Amino acid sequence: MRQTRTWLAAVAMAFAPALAGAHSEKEGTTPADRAQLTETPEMIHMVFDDPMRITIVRLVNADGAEMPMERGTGLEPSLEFHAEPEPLSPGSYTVEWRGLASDGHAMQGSFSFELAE
Ligand SMILES: [Cu+2]
Repeated sequence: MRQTRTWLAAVAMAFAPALAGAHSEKEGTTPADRAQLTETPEMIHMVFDDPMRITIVRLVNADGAEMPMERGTGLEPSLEFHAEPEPLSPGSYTVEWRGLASDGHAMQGSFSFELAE
């Protein structure tokens, strides 16, 4: 279940001259990008192919307001990140994250999901 890599392309362009090796990439998320859900996900989960230190992660609604989320993964580099959102109202949500790949490159990405009535 490979995700689209447009998020990486944007970062790659910003770092194009320095982009030589392979840095960690996002392998997948739960919920999957653009998932349609009927209830609040128990966990926000991201998997990387190489340890990633997630420095900032935000769950925002369609208005850009940040929703509370309890972080289950600390600041240590990890292949998996998870956080537990509080119950959400129906609507569109985006998870935005920033991190440091194991090669030291600054990375960022986002994915979205929709919660139906
Ligand atoms: Cu890199």
